[in-house]
Amino acid sequence: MAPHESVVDDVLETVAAVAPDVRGGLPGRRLTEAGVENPSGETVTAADVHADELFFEALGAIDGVVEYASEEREAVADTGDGEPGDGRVAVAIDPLDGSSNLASNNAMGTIVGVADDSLPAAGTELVAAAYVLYGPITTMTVARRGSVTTYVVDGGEMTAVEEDVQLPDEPVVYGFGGRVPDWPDAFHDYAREVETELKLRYGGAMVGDVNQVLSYGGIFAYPALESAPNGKLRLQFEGAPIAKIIEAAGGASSNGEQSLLAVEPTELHQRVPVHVGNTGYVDRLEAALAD
Ligand code: P6P
Repeated sequence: MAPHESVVDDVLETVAAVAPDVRGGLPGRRLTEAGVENPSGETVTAADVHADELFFEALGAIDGVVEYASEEREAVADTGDGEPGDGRVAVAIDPLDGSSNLASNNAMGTIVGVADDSLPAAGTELVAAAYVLYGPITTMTVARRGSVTTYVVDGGEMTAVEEDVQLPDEPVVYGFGGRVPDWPDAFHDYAREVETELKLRYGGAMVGDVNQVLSYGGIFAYPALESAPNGKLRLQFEGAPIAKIIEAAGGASSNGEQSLLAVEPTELHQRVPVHVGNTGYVDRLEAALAD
């Protein structure tokens, strides 16, 4: 067993153990803003801050977790001795993905990447990735050792309900972020084709939308925009861990040119265009953008 496996077990079990407290803290923080912006310049809710504090305290206390970085914090926090590697890991987390959905009571999630390299780390350095979906049921989907397992999280305990999860061969749904007038022409034309083939499923929280793609097959994208050439989503906290999961489930990911796992990190909060789903749709996306 690779030296980091027992630490990865501890990280995943801890995320599951914290999830009920994150979910339990949502009602009391439904409409409360924290009065600050995160390093990406987005309004932070009290629920974001609460989730980040819970995960930082719990994950930072794990022996073997030596770096913690989150979408809500400017810099990487050292949480243990030594550098990532040789059994020590770094954790990159979006503590409450889609927190703007709290006001409308729609799905939200937590996204976690576990790397055996210092942050910001390339997706190829991820030894595990996971997302928690706070839906009607709290579930956790995990990619490690090349395969994907879905768990139900009940009382903070993980129970595997689906092993070796694979994207369905017949795609059904699509979800594209950003405003249509802000899409570059090449993506706009691609989207016009896709919408004649698939059903629209877009809920405004990446975890919920990606879980629809993983469940039914299809494609999710938050593309490059005219107003934001690197799109909206963060490589470390959203793009790379989600790409790890979708690729381990037999799908593909792309920043428009290459796998998100191959994108070289330049800074902790860098944004990246995100496209994930069935390989055929990702290939067509890259061809459309290359024309
Ligand atoms: P928009 C949530 O704020 C998030 O980071 C992702 O979870 C989601 O896919 C996207 O932004 C939604 O963005 O522009 O549709 O509100």
